[in-house]
Amino acid sequence: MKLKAVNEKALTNCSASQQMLAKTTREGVETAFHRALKKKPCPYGVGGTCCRICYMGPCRVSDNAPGAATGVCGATAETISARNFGRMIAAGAAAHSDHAREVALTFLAAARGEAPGFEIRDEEKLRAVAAELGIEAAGKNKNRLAEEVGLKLLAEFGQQEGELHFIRRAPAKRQEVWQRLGVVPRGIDREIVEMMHRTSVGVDQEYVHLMLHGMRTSLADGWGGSMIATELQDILFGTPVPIRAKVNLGVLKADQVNIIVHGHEPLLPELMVAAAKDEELLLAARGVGANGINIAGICCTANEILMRKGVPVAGSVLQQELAIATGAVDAMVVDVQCVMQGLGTVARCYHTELFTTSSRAQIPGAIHLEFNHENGFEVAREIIRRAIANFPKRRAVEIPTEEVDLVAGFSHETINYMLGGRFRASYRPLNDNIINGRIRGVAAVVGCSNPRVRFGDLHTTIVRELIANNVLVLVTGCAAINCAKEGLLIPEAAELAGSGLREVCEAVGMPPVLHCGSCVDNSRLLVAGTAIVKEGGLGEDLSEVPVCGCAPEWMSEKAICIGQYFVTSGVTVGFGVAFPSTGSEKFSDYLFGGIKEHVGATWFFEPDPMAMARQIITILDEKRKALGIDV
Ligand code: SF4
Ligand code: MSK
Repeated sequence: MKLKAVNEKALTNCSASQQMLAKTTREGVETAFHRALKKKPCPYGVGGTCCRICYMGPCRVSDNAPGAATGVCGATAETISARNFGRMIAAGAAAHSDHAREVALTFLAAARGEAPGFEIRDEEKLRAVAAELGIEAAGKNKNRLAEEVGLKLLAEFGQQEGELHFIRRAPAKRQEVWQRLGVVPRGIDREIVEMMHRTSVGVDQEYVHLMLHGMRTSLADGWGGSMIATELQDILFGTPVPIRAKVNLGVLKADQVNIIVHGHEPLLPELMVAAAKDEELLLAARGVGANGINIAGICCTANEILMRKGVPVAGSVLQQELAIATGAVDAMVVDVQCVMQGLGTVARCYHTELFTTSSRAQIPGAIHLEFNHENGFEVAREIIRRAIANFPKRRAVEIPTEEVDLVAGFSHETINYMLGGRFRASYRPLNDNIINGRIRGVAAVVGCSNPRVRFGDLHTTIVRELIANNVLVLVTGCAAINCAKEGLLIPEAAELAGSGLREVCEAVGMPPVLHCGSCVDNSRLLVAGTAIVKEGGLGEDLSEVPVCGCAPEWMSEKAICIGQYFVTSGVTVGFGVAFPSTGSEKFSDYLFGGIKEHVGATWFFEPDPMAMARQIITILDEKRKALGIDV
């Protein structure tokens, strides 16, 4: 197909992606960047006021358009945008929690010896979580204990009454806020189902009431599904510790069989990393003239196996099609979430074989090889065998040279040890540095990338500005990958930090930007924030600590759910791109202001990255002032 020329430099700050964009344009291979330029978003949809939940409509409603104030049923803009927002939260919670369910089932199978290749790796964390859940550990071996932990956490998905267990991890004052509002989640699936029910035609039509359930659903994700996924993955695969690796498309190797793992669940990729070391497969690779088997990641699957295995990262979400355009990807293996349907078309333009592997997701044109915990090794080996057979079919290969160092693996436990030492693990040194002003506060910069903004540039602009102003930055998801590509995730990046933060980073030997994991690992940030509160000196609740979050390049419903669980937990969150409430003044006023009366935090919308950074700094300074530590 003949494509119009694009200005690559305007589309991204990533030179490797610019190179591949120029190549795809030249070769007539359409990517998300080209499609985004062709499609303008619907203004009603952007503002959240397009309703299609019944067929008296669909209705496009606007506070400002004459004759469009309500839908056919009489629904107002604030009701429609709150319903849509609630459904985004539910979809995000469902995605993270279904991921967690799959992990829990594999965890259980591993404990029972029914999942070849999987075993309980972090017994220390297993015993800590078991104690927290009130499970007696004495006299039980790790598999028996893991079975009980797995069953107890799996039961939280279908639980109808009571409270999710990890809610008790939150600061006491925060739990009181949730009790007062009646938003403590009872069961993970229950809250998601109830949100879908409440937002169906003719049910809950009061926007604040809808949002209170939105809060409960978001907590069922942050302190429920996502937290369960993180904890069980740590026990199953090992809790991350700092690890050096490489990032960007330059990690693909011209002389090796390249296999990209992409999506979110680390289960099959863990087995693929192990299988890629198999002598028989390495011999087969040599037989077709390859010098090895190179596994690289994209998106959150990349973050998961990067943090635990040091597997190189080929790129973030918007590089999935660009990676294939190198002509050097012999197989791409996907599971769930953030996988573009366009991959099927792009793969057909090169020699790449695309494999779908989850029972929940197929793509036209892909080869479906379904993974389950019993057949994992066979599927992993079969895909590698097919990738090897595909290697000789390569045509022209063009791999960008960009390959940047990064350090990942900053789990909550690691930060604890790093700051306080193995035997005095503690967040107290961090609190002390916030109190004495060396560190101004902590900001989480997380989430996706979006071709509607300059890919990668917003993340890195904000992060550079924050660290220059002594803000310690925690990153996850695609934001982490984009920052890594700019060299911000190595200890040497401390040179870019303000003098106070730089001093702390140099003393501890840590980067000023800490890679804390994948999207479900945003739950680690809740735990880290709570640890700061519990160390003392910075207030009694997450809403009092100088912390703030943002997702400047977001695109996924999961990002809305994550943002909402931070706001519900007392942390103010800023989003860029566009915001799905702006079609309703009332609902926007609530999210950007009124909600503070309920939870002590708000959303804010700021598309300009420098203005976003300044707003975060202002929020941190206000918190410092309120604590009386404005030094
Ligand atoms: Fe229109 Fe009301 Fe139906 Fe929504 S629920 S599509 S606003 S009639
Ligand atoms: S992968 S959810 S694009 S961060 Fe988690 Fe990246 Fe956003 Fe997907």
